Amino acid sequence: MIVKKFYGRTVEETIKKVRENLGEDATLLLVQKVKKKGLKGLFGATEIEVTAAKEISFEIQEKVIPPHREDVISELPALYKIKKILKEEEVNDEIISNVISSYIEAVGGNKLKLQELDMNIFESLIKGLIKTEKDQNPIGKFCAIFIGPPGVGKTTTILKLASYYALEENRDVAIVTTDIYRSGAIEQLKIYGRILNVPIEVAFNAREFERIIRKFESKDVVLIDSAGRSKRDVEYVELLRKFIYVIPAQKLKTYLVMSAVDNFKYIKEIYETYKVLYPTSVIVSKLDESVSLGNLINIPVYTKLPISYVTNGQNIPGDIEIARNDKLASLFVKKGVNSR
Ligand SMILES: Nc1nc2c(ncn2[C@@H]2O[C@H](COP(=O)(O)OP(=O)(O)OP(=O)(O)O)[C@@H](O)[C@H]2O)c(=O)[nH]1
Ligand SMILES: [Mg+2]
Repeated sequence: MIVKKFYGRTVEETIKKVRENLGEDATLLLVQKVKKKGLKGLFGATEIEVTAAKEISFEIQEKVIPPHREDVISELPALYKIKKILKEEEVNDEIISNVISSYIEAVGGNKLKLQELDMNIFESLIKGLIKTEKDQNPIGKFCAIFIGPPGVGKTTTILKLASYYALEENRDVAIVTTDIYRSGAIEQLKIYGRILNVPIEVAFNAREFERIIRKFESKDVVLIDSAGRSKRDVEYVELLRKFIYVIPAQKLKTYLVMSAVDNFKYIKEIYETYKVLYPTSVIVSKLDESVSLGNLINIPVYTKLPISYVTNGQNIPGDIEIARNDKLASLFVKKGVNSR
């Protein structure tokens, strides 16, 4: 039930406003003359106030009142709660509208569920939006390249995965870096390589890259690092494209690493820069640092790519998890509910 007040100069005019706004079947609860608000009221000016009510059913939502209208959402506690949680988690506005529409559709006009948020329905809608990869841990031999903007955690993630594959799964691992811009980064990588007993090679150009990939052909897992460059550095993206070209597509995974901390506008720009390399999935990093979890939804919805892994700390090894949408949806909903 929505209850609203309308104001006008005459009773007729005010009732017309009620009909226009709530429809012909709205019930008039009270018609009275009241003091006008503001200065005019102080000087004795009056106006007509009509209080009207309207039953909300699913059909009404669809036909008369679009679900995204602010006043409707604020009258229906479940929708209001959904909007508040998603806003606080910085989910993109368009996605919020879709979740609200889907919720209305899912509850099929059940009034109780429009009053009290049904957490199971809400969580299953969130789960449907957080697409995750089915086969994150391929059994056969494969190469994986990690691309993305500076500082998101590409190198750290490679080292976490290298230690996982080498130490936990006993697989034969090698690392190739194409981060040709910083010798410091190469040195750091070599130190880890020695600790993990994993060979590390540096490729400065496409020909060398091809030679190294051939050399590592017998390896179970070849992890390829790249430098995070400014999103305008199309030349480097082009260079990476030439590197990737030498690896058969069926053997290659291209992980686009994006941080949970970054704002959605930046995330979109990053995707637009890197999509020419045809990423196969995304890794959402720095979940531990992010005050909101909206990117767990924003990223897969915008890029249409599944999430393979989430990372949640600086520790190598450790602090990385295979992304599972049920687990992430539950994390998202719990955080959203608790932070209110
Ligand atoms: N809190 C937190 N920090 C992380 C995570 N992953 C990486 N970092 C930190 O983020 C910083 C940058 O990580 P790198 O792995 O060097 O990032 P990168 O993408 O390789 O950076 P460039 O090589 O400059 O492009 C380091 O201080 C990492 O320890 C994470 O999941 N959580
Ligand atoms: Mg790096």
